[in-house]
Parts: sequence; structure tokens; C-alpha cells
Amino acid sequence: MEATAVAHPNIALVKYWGKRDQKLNLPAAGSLSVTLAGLSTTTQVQFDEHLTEDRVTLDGEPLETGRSRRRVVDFLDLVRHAAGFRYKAHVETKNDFPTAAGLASSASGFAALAVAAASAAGLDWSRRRLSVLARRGSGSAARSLFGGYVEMKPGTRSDGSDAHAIAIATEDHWDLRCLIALTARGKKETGSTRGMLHTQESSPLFESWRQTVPGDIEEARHCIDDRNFEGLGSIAERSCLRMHATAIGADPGILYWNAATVALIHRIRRARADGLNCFFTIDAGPHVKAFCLPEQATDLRSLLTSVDGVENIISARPGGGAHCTPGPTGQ
Ligand code: 2P0
Repeated sequence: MEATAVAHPNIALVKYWGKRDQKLNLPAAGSLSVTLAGLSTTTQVQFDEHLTEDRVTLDGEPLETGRSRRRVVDFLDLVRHAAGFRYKAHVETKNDFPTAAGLASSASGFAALAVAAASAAGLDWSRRRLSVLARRGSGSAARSLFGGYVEMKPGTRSDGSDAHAIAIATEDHWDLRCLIALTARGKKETGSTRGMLHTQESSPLFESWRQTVPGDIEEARHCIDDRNFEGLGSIAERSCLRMHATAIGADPGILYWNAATVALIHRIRRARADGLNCFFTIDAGPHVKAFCLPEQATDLRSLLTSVDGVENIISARPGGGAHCTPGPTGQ
């Protein structure tokens, strides 16, 4: 009744923003992402008949109260219900990158938890079914079940059984580099869940943005098939800017950017005009993710480093999907 799993975060090139059902965590539209190697969450789950409550630790700190703990316990309840037992669990999770800093730690976190908890509970589920499960923890986690280039299907069923990710190309299909320019420390002010719900409720721009998503996904798929970097870049930038425009248009507006975020946007666009193949995307935080081809990664890195307010740069490339690993005891 014990298993360990590793998962990587993913970065959306066509963004997810908004839900069609809060309880089942069903997205309002699809999305498209790249799963990243170089950043990992490792989660160990052990169900134990002697425990009286779940014991959860995140990066060595016990989670005794609060929303993060509630999300994990609720998620374990789904697994216990499916497995038909009530045993509580020890859950130990570690990120090798900053938690809750706009780097999609909930994506890799719930993907690793889904795989480890299902395996520890003896559920021999398909990757697609595990993606449905991971989505209940966090919408973007459904995508981290798969490696490489991934599409999230919003589904149409009310029970959410068709709202899961699918792989569209493996990590070997196209080698890109993603340089993550960190522009602030600590947690962001408005978490993604709250930010997207507030946007949906109060932004007049939300519905028109939602309608652009299927077309962006279709075009992005073709660009990935053809390894069309320029085409993918223009879709990714417009999807990102439109997503942020809907949030800025909420009441009150949500602005995730700081001065360095804006400076980076201008710097990346100027570099592109000067001949460096690159594009940016930004999630629900102030950091900027810049994509380029491998041979231009060194040039892009020095250019990003020169922007005022950039504190650190993390380098990543397309990586694999969530999977079980031998635990610390080799089991
Ligand atoms: C994305 N984000 O597509 C978008 C872009 C943030 C900005 O997926 O409420 O933490 O847990 O389903 O998965 C972040 O949303 O939201 C996210 P929930 P999640 O990557």
C-alpha cells in the first residue's frame, strides 16, 4: 500500500482560464501545453490502517491545517472511495523548484499524487483515467500525466469522464528550450483558482476569449506537427496576452505582472525583431517563460539576465509524463 511517483510541471502555450463546473473542476475550454524536464515533484504515498488522520508534508513541513492540506485530503478521499477502503495516508511531497511561485507546482503536485495514490491503493488505471483523477486536484495537473506536447480536452459530459489530457507529440518530437525568468520571490497575491473564477464572474472579456481557444488549439497542433516555431510563438503570445487581458478586465482587475515582467516582454520582442527566434508566455504570476531553439538558448539566457529585476533563470526542455518510481526502500 505504498508507492512513489515523479511528475514534471507543464507550461501552457494555449492557456486554461475558467471552469464549467467547480465541484468536478471541469475547464471552460481546452488548453495545450509542454511538459518540462528539469523541474520535478516527487511524492510518496503510504496508506496505513493504523493512522487516524492523513499526515501530509510538503518540502519537509507538515501541512496541519489550511487550504493546501484540505485539497490533498479531499483528493485522497476520491482515491479511497474508488478503492473501497478508508485507510488514512502518509503523504510526503518534495519540489525541486519554488512552490506556488507561478511555476505550476499544483500541476506536477497533483499529477504525482494521482499516480502515487492510485498505485498505492492498487488501482490499475489507464493514463487517461489518471488524468481525469489528477484534474480533480488541479486542472493543469491533468496535462502533466503525459510527456511532451499535450492537449487538454474540455469534454462535454456532466460527470467529467471525458475531460482529460491526451498526448499529441512526444518529448523527442521537437527539442525546444524553455527559460523561466523569475522576477519575484514568494507566493503570488491571487492564486489561479481564485483568479480565474473572479475573471469568469466579473470580466466582460471572458466569454469572447473562451471562444478563441478551440481555434488556437487547432492551429497550435499544426505548428507542433510541422515544427513551425514562428507560428507556435505567435499563437502562444496571443493566447497568453488575451488570457491576461480577461483578468485585467475583471472587476476589480487582476494584474499578475510587475515591472520586470513588462520589461521582459519588450526585450523578447525586440530580440525577435533582431533575428533571435524566441517567444514568451506568462502564467498566473509575474515570471516570464521564454521559448527558443536549443542552439539559441545561450544567447537568450544572457539577454534575459540583463533585464532589471530578473532574479534567476531556470532552464527546462520537453520531458516525460508522470510515472511511478522505486521508493526510498526500493519497492
Ligand atoms: C495554464 N494556468 O493553462 C493556466 C494559465 C495558470 C495560467 O492552469 O483551479 O492551478 O487548480 O484547476 O491548474 C493554473 O491553474 O487551476 C493554470 P485549478 P490550476 O497553465
